[in-house]
Amino acid sequence: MKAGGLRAYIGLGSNLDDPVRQVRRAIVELSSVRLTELASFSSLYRSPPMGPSDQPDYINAVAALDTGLDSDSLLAELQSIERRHGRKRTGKRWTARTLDLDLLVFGDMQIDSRHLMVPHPGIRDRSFVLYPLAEIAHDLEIPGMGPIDRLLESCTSRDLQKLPSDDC
Ligand code: A4P
Ligand code: MG
Repeated sequence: MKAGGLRAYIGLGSNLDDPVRQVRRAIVELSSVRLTELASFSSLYRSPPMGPSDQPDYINAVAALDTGLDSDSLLAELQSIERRHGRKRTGKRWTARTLDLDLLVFGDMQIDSRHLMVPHPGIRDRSFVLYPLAEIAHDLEIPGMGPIDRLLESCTSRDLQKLPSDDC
């Protein structure tokens, strides 16, 4: 880990314009973020959309970063990668997107500002976040939420399909 760095977990999601490619490309781009190292990343997972059902299935993954950036600077880097993927913000919640990067966990910090909530409040209800996160951080304690294996107990993986590694 870089000096003074923190471990951050990033949730990746895409359901437009070749989602597997979007997510794979984004993982490579995360490894080039300044003052940051890509520590690991999960398999890719397919799931039906949470929210409006008239949109394609999603591909999701989680990446672990070791970063010397502060949380606002890391969020700005994530949003710049989203823009490079042609992400358009419709203003509507939970609609189709080329790439969504969520800052899930940032060290042991709990942040609740106008533009950033960490840990991401959706973590505990979302199989497409919890299962890939547990794959790379099975003993993670999520600040304010508890151990990840306890969260998994109340989150079914019924609709979640892990892609074989040659599809990833
Ligand atoms: N923001 C606050 N906290 C954070 C954080 N921890 N990480 C703010 C990232 N951003 C954070 O985000 C809106 C604002 O949230 C940002 O400007 C930032 O300041 P956005 O990406 O523009 O909006 P959004 O992603 O459309 O909204 P929302 O409600 O965050 O959607 P989610 O929660 O990201 O869900 N179904 C499946 N199967 N898989 C998916 O990945 N994703 C979504 C989007 C819907 N359905 C899905 C999936
Ligand atoms: Mg988002």
